[in-house]
Amino acid sequence: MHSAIAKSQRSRGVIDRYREFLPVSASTPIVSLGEGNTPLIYCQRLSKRVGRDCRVFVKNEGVNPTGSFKDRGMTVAVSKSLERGANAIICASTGNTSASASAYAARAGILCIVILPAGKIATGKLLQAFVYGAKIVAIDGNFDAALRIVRDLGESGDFAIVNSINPDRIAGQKTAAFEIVDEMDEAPDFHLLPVGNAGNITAYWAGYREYQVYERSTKSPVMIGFQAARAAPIFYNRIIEKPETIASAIRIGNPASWKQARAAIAESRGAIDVVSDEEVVAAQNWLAQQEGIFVEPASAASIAGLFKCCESHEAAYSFQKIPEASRIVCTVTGHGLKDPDAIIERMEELKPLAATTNDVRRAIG
Ligand code: AN7
Repeated sequence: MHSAIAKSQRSRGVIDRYREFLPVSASTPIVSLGEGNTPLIYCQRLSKRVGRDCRVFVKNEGVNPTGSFKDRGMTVAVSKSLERGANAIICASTGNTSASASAYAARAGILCIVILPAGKIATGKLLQAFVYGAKIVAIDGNFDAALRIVRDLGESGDFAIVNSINPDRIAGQKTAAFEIVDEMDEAPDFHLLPVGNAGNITAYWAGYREYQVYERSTKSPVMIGFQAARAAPIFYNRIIEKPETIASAIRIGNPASWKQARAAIAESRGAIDVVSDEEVVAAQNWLAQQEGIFVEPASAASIAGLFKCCESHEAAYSFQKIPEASRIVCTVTGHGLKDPDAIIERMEELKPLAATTNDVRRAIG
């Protein structure tokens, strides 16, 4: 009986679990793939890097149905679009939004149109949009240009926009903060996450604040966001015309939720900072090899950021004097298998040996 209950819990999505906090009613048709309820993993080696008896937890959003946090927002956005009678959704994307939108549209039985910067989408994400049956349009321009086109097309009324300018997306994504508080029985002291279009930092902050208002927690965390060094409009406080980074998911020069991100940082007394591509790649490898968690480059920005807070004099927020035994959560936003190309380049070719135990033993060394 117990295991049957546990099983039914696992297959429930975020609308089912947090319905009272979401803009849905009894007549909303729920489109879900069992998103959310992702692991909050205590990381011993990461905690050790921070020191001071601090405890670091990684919220692994890569294990969502399409491999990223976007699914939390997409279940709400697509359900609401369906309720309003839409028969097509549209989004601009650096990859994960399009993968998620395509899957939920397929599940809903409606058309999904995705506008992508040509040649800048990680292989796994493009493959997802294709296999879920989206209409894919590549443009000679970056994400910011794609989002401009989506805004124009959305105004025609023919398509429901499912980018995070749609408030239903933010509403769904705030459930990640709820899960963290529910599991820890309190909000963490610090929350670190990557920032691209700045929807997720906006959503987490809304979720933490809401739970505090409902007295599920007594505090809200300090929010610290990390942008890629050459794609850091919020950090530099100006639009970046030609953003560049290996973390293609956050290759964004003019974030839609810029103001909301600034508010979250100010209200939480947090910070926005930058991490270099080298730091991102090093953190991605470190997390895989030291903690067994394989994330895509953009997601590793929160880990690279944590290292910077602990170890760099240039950090926008220093962890050198934070209270002992602080609890820190880093969100890792997407699965590592989505973006294999740079890693494949580093792998050595495997030359097959003779199929004998002795040959294999010698190779192991
Ligand atoms: C893995 O898919 O913007 O700051 O179009 O895929 O809420 O934008 C993806 C963003 C972080 C940044 N990590 O989140 C898109 C898109 C991963 C991401 C972000 C994204 P926001």
